[in-house]
Order: sequence, then structure tokens, then C-alpha cells
Amino acid sequence: MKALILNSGMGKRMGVYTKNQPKCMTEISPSVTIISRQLKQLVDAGIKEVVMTTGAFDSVLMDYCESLDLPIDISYVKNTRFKETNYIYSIYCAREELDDDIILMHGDLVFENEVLDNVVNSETSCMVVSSSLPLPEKDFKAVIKEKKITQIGVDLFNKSIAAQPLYKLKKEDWRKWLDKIIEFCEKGITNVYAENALNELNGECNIYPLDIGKSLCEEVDNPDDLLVATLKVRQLSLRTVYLVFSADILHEGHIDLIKRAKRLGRVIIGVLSDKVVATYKRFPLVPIEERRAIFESISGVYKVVDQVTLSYKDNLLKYKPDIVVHGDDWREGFQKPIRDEVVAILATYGGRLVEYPYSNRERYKVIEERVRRELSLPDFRRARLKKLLEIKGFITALEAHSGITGLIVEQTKVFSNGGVKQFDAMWVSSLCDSTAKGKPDIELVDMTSRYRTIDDIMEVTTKPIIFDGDTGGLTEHFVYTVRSLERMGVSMVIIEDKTGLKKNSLFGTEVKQTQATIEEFCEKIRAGKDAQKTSDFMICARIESLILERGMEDALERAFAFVEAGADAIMIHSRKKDPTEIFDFLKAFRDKNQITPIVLVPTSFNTVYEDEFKKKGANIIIYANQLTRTGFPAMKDAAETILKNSRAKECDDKCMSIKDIINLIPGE
Ligand code: SPV
Ligand code: MG
Repeated sequence: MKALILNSGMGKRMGVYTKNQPKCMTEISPSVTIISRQLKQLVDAGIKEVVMTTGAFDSVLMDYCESLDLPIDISYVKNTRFKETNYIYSIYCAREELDDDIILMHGDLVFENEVLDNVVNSETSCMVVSSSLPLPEKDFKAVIKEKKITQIGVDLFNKSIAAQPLYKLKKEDWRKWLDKIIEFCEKGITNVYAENALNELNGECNIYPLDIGKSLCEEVDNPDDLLVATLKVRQLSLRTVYLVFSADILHEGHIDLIKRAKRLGRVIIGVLSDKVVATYKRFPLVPIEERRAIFESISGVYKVVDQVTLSYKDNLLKYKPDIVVHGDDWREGFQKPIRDEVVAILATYGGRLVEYPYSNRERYKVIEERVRRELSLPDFRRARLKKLLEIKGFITALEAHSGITGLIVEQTKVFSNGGVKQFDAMWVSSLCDSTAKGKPDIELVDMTSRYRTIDDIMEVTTKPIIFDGDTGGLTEHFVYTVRSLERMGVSMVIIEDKTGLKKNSLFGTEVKQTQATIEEFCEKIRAGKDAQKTSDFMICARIESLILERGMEDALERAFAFVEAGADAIMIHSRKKDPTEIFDFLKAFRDKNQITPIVLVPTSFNTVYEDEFKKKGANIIIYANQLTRTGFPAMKDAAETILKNSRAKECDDKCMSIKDIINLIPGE
């Protein structure tokens, strides 16, 4: 595609401005002329070749254009009869150079980038028109019939629309027009508009109107026009464009979007906070400070601001951007409510949304895959629980006891209100791990086997792991457990203050269970903390006093003692349906200690919503056994259904499709 810029005219109405140079060299803003602006815009729109017709002051113009040193190839064609002919003859002079799709413009045209982009990207031949502007007195008007432009001229006041001499002409359409131009000129008709030749074709050329509304596209014919255009260009340069990124890895898609946004105005980038990214997407590889710095270092980015919610509302109301730019991927799906809100807010103050095709899905997938691999490495994964606690303050975990249940915890997402809800971490429960192996939850499944479960889960997931360490065993053994878990990339081990033959807590006092003394358990915590090699790994002390009906005071005394001994978190357990004792504990503990994270396992007191736990001071909620407890009845039912029917057909409706199973497993 080539651009054809017509600069042979004398520009007499510009007065002093065209005394020593052609009109297109008139300044439109400091150090920017009409032609330098056009050429730069063409470069940014991806045009590499220009044919420029010249006339008066041709060498001044040529020297000037070359001095701009733009990455664009310009061939100059002089209309030596510029004084007595119109630009129809300039085009005739350049005819040999014009065997391509053409962007045709007059050299005195001032337009905004978006207008040129729309012209360049038009699939059909088109001419810029505006249905929002009144018919101009002297300038071009176009008559449209059956969606096509059939006539263009300055005297067409009837059933016409304001038009500007900026066209895209597909090669086949352009050929027809050019042939007519040649015919006119060879007959000696050289003092008319090139459009007169086009009008003879009466719509055969397939030129469609491209309505630009109130966007800027105006000719500068006299000093008054110049003043108006100068003001409008200044206004455009102050226009702000807002776009939001979570990106911790910048790829071409992001850069492309920023480049496009820069063509619309001053770019303000909203960077989503770590909390928002961790909640709605995944753990950010790079913290906000660094992500902010990356965007700040991109040339032409005017301002970088934090966006602390998924909703754009606060920042739109604060910065009132003229335009919001986004990929078109949010028109459907879970982000739609966010988009709807943006559109509604923009409408309140006259802003608008510009969407570009989202074309980088494949590239994005490759990058996400790379990020996932990195997030699953032991050092990265281990550190993430602590970081998540810092970023979010409150997190949830669901039990996993195998690769496939790990994948469910990893991948399950619920979309609502433009956001995504997902679990932050995985709980490798002793109850579920033992149950999966058909064994009782009495520390019978040995550590080697438990590590195997962790390994299976780790191989296919990235989320942090909280390991149920039962009693931790003998202190002499526990120190090895700590090192092994830490080396594997587990983030936290929870050990309970029981001793001897451990039974599951949910039996309560129905079975014989012995609580460890405060001293011996503190000793175990201390030894564990001494044994770990990194500062990321966490040891959580689990208090069984309420389970064993030893009272609140005992629970609290233990909690403070265990924190003193180095516990990184406290888990308080209860098997009552009524959450009162848990709430009482939270209150009493938080009165004295506001820092140490508190872990809850609301299997029995399951009527309480997460928000309430959060408000009362809890930090980690573990859903400890629900996948196991829902999975096994379903399996039992399937087994019975097959037995009853002596075939599997009746079971089909209860089964997940093979396709869904395959989709669940990455890399299949
Ligand atoms: C587990 O899930 O194994 C636990 C929590 O330890 S509970 O079963 O409630 O004791
Ligand atoms: Mg357990």
C-alpha cells in the first residue's frame, strides 16, 4: 500500500505562510508541520512508501521531508504545470508510480491518528465523511446511493454529506478512477478536481463512506482554518487514554496495545495490585513495584497508576480518561460485567471505549505455560503462601489427596460480577490421604507414602501446599520431616498437640486421645524451626484443647506459648456445629496478638461464611475433606448401579465425559 500526497497547489489563500514554502510546511504545533505530522502518522500506521506530487518550492519541500529522517520511502513527482492545472494533472504526472492500493490525501489535511488507522485498515475502498458535521460551505460533499459514494463535489448541497479528501482506494477501484483521470488529462481537461473524473464513473468505483463523526479531519485553506486546526491538535495532545494491565510478563500483544493507545492520546496505565492479580488471575511473578517500574520505563507512557480493584470505577472517576482501551475479548464471558460498568461510567462524562481485536491468545497461552512452570518450582511455590498472606491477608485452601484432586483445586474457578473466585492453596489432609489408601487416620500411612502423594500433586499443580503433619511424630523425626517438606516446596506443616496413638480429631472425646504437654510441644516447634533452612517455610501449631474439652483458657495458654516457641501460625480446632467457641478464641487471641495468622478448619461449624471468619481475625480457611466426602459416595453409587443393572449404561449420566477428563489434565 502506498500513500499519495498531493502537494502541488500554490496555497495562495494562506498569505504569508506560503511566501517561501509550500502550504504543507506550515507549523501546526511547535516544530510540527502539517506534512511532518502526516508523514509520521503514515509511518505509525505501517505505510512504507509515499508518492508526493510537488509544484512550487519543490526543492524546499524535498529537502525538508528528507531532513525529517523518517523510515519511509518518498518519491517526488513534480507537476511542472502547477500554476495552470489542478491536482488531477499532478496525479496524471505520477500515474506510473501508482500501481498499488492507495491512501490518497491532500497535503493540507490535518487529521487524527484514529481516522487514518480506520482508513488504512478499511477492507473496502473508502472516503472520509462526517454525518455529525454540517455541510461545509466550500469544501467537498459526497452523495451516497446504495451505501456507495456516487458523486463528490463542492456544489452538491442536495442529499449529501460532508466529506474530506482522505481515501483508501483498493487497486482495482483505483485503476478505474486513474484511467478516467488519464482520459480527462489526455483530452486536456486539467483544471478540474480529480473527483470530476470519478463522478463520471457514477458509483462504479465501489467507494464507501467512512463516517468519522466528530473526529478531526480538516483541510487548512487559510489562516482561520490554521488557527482552528492548531487548537484541535492541541486538544488532541491533551486527550487521555486509560488501559489496565496485570502483566508480569510483557509480550508483543501488550506492547501493541500500548502503541495503539498512544496514537489516541496520553497513555495512563493502571496496574492491577498484587492482591487483585493473586485473587482473580494467579500469583503474580513480579510484585507491583516492579510491574509499575516496567510500565513507567516504556517511552510515551504518560502516567502509571495503581488499580486496587478489578472494577475500573474508582480510577475512571478519579482520572476521567477520554478513552478506555481494551482488547475485544471482554465483550463476552466473565469480564463482561466489568466492561458494562466501564461503558456506563464513560457515558456519564462523554468518554468512550475503544476495543481492538484480541489476537494473541496462542502467544499468551505459551507465556502462561512458562509462568506456570516457574510457579511450580519448589523455591517459588514454598515462598508463596507467606507472600499470599502478606498480599491478601485471608486465603482459602481445599483438600487434595492425589494428582487429579490437586488439579481440581488448582483449576476450579467460579465467575461472578466480573471476577473469578478460586482457592489459594491445597491442604494435604492426613484423613483424606489415609482414606484414599483405605487406611485409618492414625499416622499409619508413613511419611514416605505421604511424600509420594505430595509429589503426585506437585507434579501437576502450582498452588502452595499446606501439609497435615499429624502430631509431627517424635521430635527427632520431625526435624527430618521439616527439611524434607521444605526441600520439596511445601509451604506450611500443621502439627497438632497430641501424643501417642493419634486418632482423628472429629472423634473428639469418643476415643482415647492424649494431648501433649505445653513444654514438650514447644520443644517440638523449636526443634522444627531450628531445622528449617529457609525463612519461607511455616510451622503451624494446632491446638486440640477445644476438641478434647479442656477449655478456652487451656487453648489460649497453649496458643501464646506456641507462638512464643516460634510457631508461624496457630490452628484452633473445634468439632462443634456452633461456632461460638471458635469466635471466642479468635476474640481473646486477637486482643493480645494481631499478627500471628490463625487457621480454621470449619468442617463442623460450616454455616459461617468466609467473610465473617475474616472479620473476626482468621487468616486461613481450610476445607479439609469435601472432595473425599463427595467423591466416594459418587463412586459407591456407580459401583452399585453397575451391579444392579449388569451393565454400565445406567451409569452414563452420572459420569464425567472422557472429553472433560482430558481437558482437566494439562498437556493431553
Ligand atoms: C485432616 O483433614 O486430616 C485433619 C482435619 O486433620 S480434621 O479431620 O478435622 O481433624
Ligand atoms: Mg489430620
